[in-house]
Amino acid sequence: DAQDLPSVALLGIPLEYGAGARGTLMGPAALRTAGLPQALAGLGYGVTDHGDIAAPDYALTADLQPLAERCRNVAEVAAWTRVIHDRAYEVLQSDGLPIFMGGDHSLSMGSVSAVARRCREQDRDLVVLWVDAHSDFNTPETTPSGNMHGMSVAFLCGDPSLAPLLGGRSFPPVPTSRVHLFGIRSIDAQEREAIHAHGLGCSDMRAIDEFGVSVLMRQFLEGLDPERTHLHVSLDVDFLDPHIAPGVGTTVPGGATYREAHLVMELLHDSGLVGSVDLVELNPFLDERGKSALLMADLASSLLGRSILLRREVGTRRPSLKPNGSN
Ligand code: Z70
Ligand code: MN
Ligand code: MN
Ligand code: MN
Repeated sequence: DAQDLPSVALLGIPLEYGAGARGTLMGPAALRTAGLPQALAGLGYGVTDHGDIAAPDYALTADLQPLAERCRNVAEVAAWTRVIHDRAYEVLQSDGLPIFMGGDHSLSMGSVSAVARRCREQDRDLVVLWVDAHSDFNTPETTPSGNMHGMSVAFLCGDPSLAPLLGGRSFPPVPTSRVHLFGIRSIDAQEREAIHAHGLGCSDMRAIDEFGVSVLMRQFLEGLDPERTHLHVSLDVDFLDPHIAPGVGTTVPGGATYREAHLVMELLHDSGLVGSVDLVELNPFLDERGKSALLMADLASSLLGRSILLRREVGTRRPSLKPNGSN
């Protein structure tokens, strides 16, 4: 029943300082142009678009100075992280499932830290599903690129060297046992060691090829307590194969197919556990006729339950089993 559906809160985060390539600041506009708000409204959700966060002023303050050598644009990213956290926290207090529309993946340092803070207040267990070609578990020590979108998971798990980014705001770090990486196929050497040392869950592409997305997704979901879990899904465009989603700065071959990606979203929807979502790394400057933007909007629709509606429609039109023409 459409009236029982919750509302959705959209928040645009036009951020590109964390990425190696420019252009992700156009992501929120492209997701809107691709029809994301209308698609969700079409599913029966009440949609509130909170607009885009305005670019904050920034300065390389003393607390950030130690990071400046190893982290590109650290003053800009820190200023954004703080304003994203504050705005996301406000949006989390209103009704509705928030969708954070990026923007590069460093935005999750702000969005997910706010979700973690809200979960602590509501006595919920935050679990983070990181759907990405990359594990984004580098630290200022290990980063080969200096790009801060490769450090978001480390920040969210409480890496002390990245703590100054939030400028004194506090959030409960996400326990590494409650982070699951999905679709991973590009990890730096020291990052790999850190993932093993910290015990993050990981369904990499090797496992996906061998067992399939549904087995791995079901195993992951079965491990969650349905009474307590708030599942945050952080979806990076580069999870998808570059042929179907070229609009991203860091394409990695061998990504998820159209059907795998939709199935992942549908299984997540059916779990009933998804409480918040990041859609990140869409780079419209690199896209082809909007196809990546359209696909991301489409996947968000599957994540919020479109297939249920389709299934109902199909169900009412299911052909009878009698031979052709006899009904
Ligand atoms: C690499 C780094 C990354 C996203 C690229 C890549 C990180 N591990 N993350 N694209 N979303 O530079 O740290
Ligand atoms: Mn990422
Ligand atoms: Mn990535
Ligand atoms: Mn569904």
